[in-house]
Amino acid sequence: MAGLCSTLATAHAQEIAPYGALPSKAQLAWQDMEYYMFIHLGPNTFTDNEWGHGDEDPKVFNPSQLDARQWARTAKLAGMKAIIITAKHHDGFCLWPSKYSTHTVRESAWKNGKGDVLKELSVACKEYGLKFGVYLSPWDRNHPAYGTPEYNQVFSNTLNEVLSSYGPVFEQWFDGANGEGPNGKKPVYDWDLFHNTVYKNQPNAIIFSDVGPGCRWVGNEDGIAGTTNWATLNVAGFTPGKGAPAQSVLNEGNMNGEKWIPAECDVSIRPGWFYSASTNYKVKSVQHLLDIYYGSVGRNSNMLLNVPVDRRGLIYSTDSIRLMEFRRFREATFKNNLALKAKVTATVTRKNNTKVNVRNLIDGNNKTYWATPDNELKGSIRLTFAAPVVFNRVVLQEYIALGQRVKSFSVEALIDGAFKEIATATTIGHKRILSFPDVTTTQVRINILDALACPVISEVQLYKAPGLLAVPVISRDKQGNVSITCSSHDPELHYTLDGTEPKFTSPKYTGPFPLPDGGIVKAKAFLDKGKQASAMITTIFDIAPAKWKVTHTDGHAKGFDGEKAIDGDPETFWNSSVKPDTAKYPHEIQVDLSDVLTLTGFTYTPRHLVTQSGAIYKYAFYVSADGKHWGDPVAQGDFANIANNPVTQTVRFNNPAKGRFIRLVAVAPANEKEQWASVAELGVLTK
Ligand code: FUL
Ligand code: CA
Repeated sequence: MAGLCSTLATAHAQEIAPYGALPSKAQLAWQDMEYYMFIHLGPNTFTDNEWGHGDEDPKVFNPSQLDARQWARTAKLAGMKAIIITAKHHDGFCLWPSKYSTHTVRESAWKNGKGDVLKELSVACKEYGLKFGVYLSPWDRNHPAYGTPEYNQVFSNTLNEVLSSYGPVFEQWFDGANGEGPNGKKPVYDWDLFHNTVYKNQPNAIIFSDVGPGCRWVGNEDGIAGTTNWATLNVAGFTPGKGAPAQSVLNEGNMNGEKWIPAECDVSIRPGWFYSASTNYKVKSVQHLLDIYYGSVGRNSNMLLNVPVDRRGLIYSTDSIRLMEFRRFREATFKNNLALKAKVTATVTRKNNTKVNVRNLIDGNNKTYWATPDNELKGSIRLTFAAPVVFNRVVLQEYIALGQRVKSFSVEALIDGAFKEIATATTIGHKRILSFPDVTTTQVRINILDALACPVISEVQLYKAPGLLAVPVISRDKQGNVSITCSSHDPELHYTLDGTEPKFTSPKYTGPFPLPDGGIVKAKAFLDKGKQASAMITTIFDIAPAKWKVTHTDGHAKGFDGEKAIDGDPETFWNSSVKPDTAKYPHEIQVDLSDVLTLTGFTYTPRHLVTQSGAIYKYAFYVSADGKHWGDPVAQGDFANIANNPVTQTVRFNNPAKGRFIRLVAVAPANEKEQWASVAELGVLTK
């Protein structure tokens, strides 16, 4: 009887039935974290590599001033909620003295082998109220058992050791990369075993991989989720790594996907994942970090920002200063929620449910909500102001404990007596932030236009973000003429060529200027006679390809001839022939530099695409006096991580090489399915 009564009572109260795949408690807490730090540290920090080979002398690891409290303090002050560290990267080096490896901090020079980075960091995180997470790569280029069936158990033991020794771990980050073992074969990872080991030790840990189960890779390393982004994903038949869903699917999720596996955007504050002094001037600008924030947190995803620790074992000053500037700008943007001043009404509100109330939309709590009745998949929320407000950001949140529902919505404002559409978008999920130019109004309408089930919305917020002067963009054409542009309205651009920071009194940019032999260009945008300045951009050029000519390529696809690789434009590219008969690696391109030069290295810019890019993985580079006799390569190796992070690659030769002709041989592709090579830009280093 009691059971029947309560069923009736529930029906009467119009409880909202959950819809589709749902988040676990741990996933709900995880989505509220939004922003946290990644730290890459290991032998690569000392060898200037992105992917170590595993044969590095462990003695190179010696971060003599390592201070995990500095990292934690920086993360805390940056407004981050946690730190995830590369406990073991592909080179196999363990940042703790593992029993299951002989390639660890114990064998290093650091603290005479007595140190333990995981211990220091887990203690520091606790002190600063941050959660602690670990990255462990199954791919291990050092462990002798890698590639044999025994390795799965070794990796499980390793995991077990980490997850049982350092207190709570909020996230276990599994890299999908799966390289060949010494026998040339790629092992089959035992994911069930690995997952069981994680959950046995850390039942609440969020497991990251391409396919979760806790959260998923977003499909790129730029930090940008799809404009449509479902927290649900179809995973049947998929595995992490090569067997993962297409990157576009990871980027957007699947509507009505079978499992709740929200996206996490991992991205580095520098071009690479590991610290390198050569990228000190390439730390991302506040503007770039904001774009990433809006592209990740603003699109139903978490933002995992990598801040690599330097050779001293400290976060470098440029990076930490930038993090604080970024925090200040976010705070200035999201300080004053204008919606709090509004009278809120809705065209339709679910009845007989005490939890549903339109006022919940502006109570700053994403656990309370407003909803429509079951049969209403549309509904409009209206904010009315006593006096005009100016805003340029809308933040919406769904009450995702009951599932992700909204498929499309629009924002309108009353302008000159009529409602005008100012933005439209698709999904919301945990959080959606829309940006647009300033709007001045007394009434705003948020129209939910379509949903999978009755919409359940927890927050509506409006903000006015302060203006930010865009960072200029510096480019140089084939002839060697430098252009400086800026997307902000009418700023004055000033630049220097002597390595100093541009001031308002530095030379003013009035049009392209020649720099064929290269140099350092630094620029800033100014407004208000110099009172307002943008962040500084630095671009370093070597010799321009003005006089260069392509003398040979292994064919080219239509419209993608070799000259495109030396036209100074990274948007155009040479693409080797894709005809089946010639489309087998290796592929090559040869260039006549017109002058005999002493070369110290070369640069290779791939197409900025994660799939279909034709990125080269293994390469050999030759220099010749006559373009006929090439001798041995002056450099050969691999462009580590180029598939997922297609940034410009810089290779320095061991010894300078003199010659007039260069030849890049693409020995193996980054993606085995792409039997063609492509080069967006090829450059030489002479300095
Ligand atoms: C990738 C790795 O190969 C990179 O080196 C880096 O660790 C990044 C976060 O994940 O798959
Ligand atoms: Ca080009």
